[in-house]
Amino acid sequence: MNWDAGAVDTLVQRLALPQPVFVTQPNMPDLGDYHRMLEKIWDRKWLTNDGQFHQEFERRLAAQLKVEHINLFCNGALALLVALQALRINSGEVITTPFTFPATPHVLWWNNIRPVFCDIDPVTYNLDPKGIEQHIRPETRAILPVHVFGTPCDVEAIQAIADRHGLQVIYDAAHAFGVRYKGRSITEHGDLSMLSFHATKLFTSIEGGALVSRSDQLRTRINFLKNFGIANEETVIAPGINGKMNEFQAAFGLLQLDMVDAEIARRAKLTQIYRDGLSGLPGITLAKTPPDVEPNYAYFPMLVDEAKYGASRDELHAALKRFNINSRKYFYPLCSHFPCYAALPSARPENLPVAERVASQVLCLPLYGNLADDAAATLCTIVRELHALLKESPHG
Ligand code: T4K
Repeated sequence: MNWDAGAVDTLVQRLALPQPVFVTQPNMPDLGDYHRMLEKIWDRKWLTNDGQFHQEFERRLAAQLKVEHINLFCNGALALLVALQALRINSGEVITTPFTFPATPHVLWWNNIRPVFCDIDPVTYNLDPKGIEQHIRPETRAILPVHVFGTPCDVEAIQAIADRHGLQVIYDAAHAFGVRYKGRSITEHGDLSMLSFHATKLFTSIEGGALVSRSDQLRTRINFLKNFGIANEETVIAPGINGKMNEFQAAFGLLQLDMVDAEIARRAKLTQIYRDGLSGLPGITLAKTPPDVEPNYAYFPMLVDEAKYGASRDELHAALKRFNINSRKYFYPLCSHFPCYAALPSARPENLPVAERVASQVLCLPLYGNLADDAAATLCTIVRELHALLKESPHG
């Protein structure tokens, strides 16, 4: 790469956004509405432990997602931690993806389970079913795929493998709020699915999360596990933990339920602006929505191929900062590179060629409802003009 410094300076003067934009921003509810809910919390003096807002949120969330069994949690990571305990997966190995947020393998570690990293699909960036079976051994207990960026995994192929080998499937659906596949919530696949409602998610309860399960029995067990295993004042039936969502989070989440459809619609429009502005640009690969999927537009990942675009992902990421654009390299480095996992045989880079390449090329562009259309369009112009500058550079 060889950008002409003067030419880039001129471009910055012409196109830099007036204010910094970040990879995401929460969609804030009306402050007056939240205040009215806070007044109710003050009146009731009931702050947590299955409060009224918690109960209402759980009920309305299940109805909105059209799922039957749901448990709220204080955050997604703890929900996933409890999911494994709920299914009694607390030893052996679990097959998962290295192309994810650290929470995914970390919850395995916290449950005394060895993560086994499997390569990803080059189109969806999700666990590649074709690679799973070679990792199955007598110690294998489950498969933990991630619907990364909200794109559904190949749920049918994964379930077929799980059924063949008697394995359980837990989906990390942290990014997949509201995603539907063949008309059903994507969270209805596998034995359990975890949703995250962190502030960086398109649907948020500040911090928060949920587990979607298949049976009332499992839902009841999860309820015990997230509250220390307490059945009543004198009875503790399981070694549970504190995973409860509080009333402040639940109130925020209730307000978000009424806003999320508009947020998804805004993100769909911005996604289209990005697609129109970036498609066909040499070296830039845009993610595709697989068939039969109603997406949620949670993220806008693209791959930057240095040989064709002219600059590397890292160079583009750094250059965009000069224009006040804070993109993110989700998910670089791969989890298999973390010191706690790097010595595992499955973590060897030669075993994960697709994940290695995707992690080295991926860049997530800012995507959130409050991002102005003009800002998204300008971002596309910047990425195009930076490429043109590279082509024109006498040293390029
Ligand atoms: N599994 C997967 C696949 C996940 O992606 C995650 C979380 C989990 C499991 C665990 O779920 P939780 O336990 O978190 O519910 C963020 C989030 O902290 C994390 O929740 C999320 N995934 C991950 C993809 O993104 P960071 O370290 O990138 O966040 P941070 O603080 O750099 O924020 C990114 C940008 O968002 C900021 O530059 C500005 C904006 N922002 C952030 C916050 C926190 C705001 O505008 N307001 C805010 O309050 O991890």
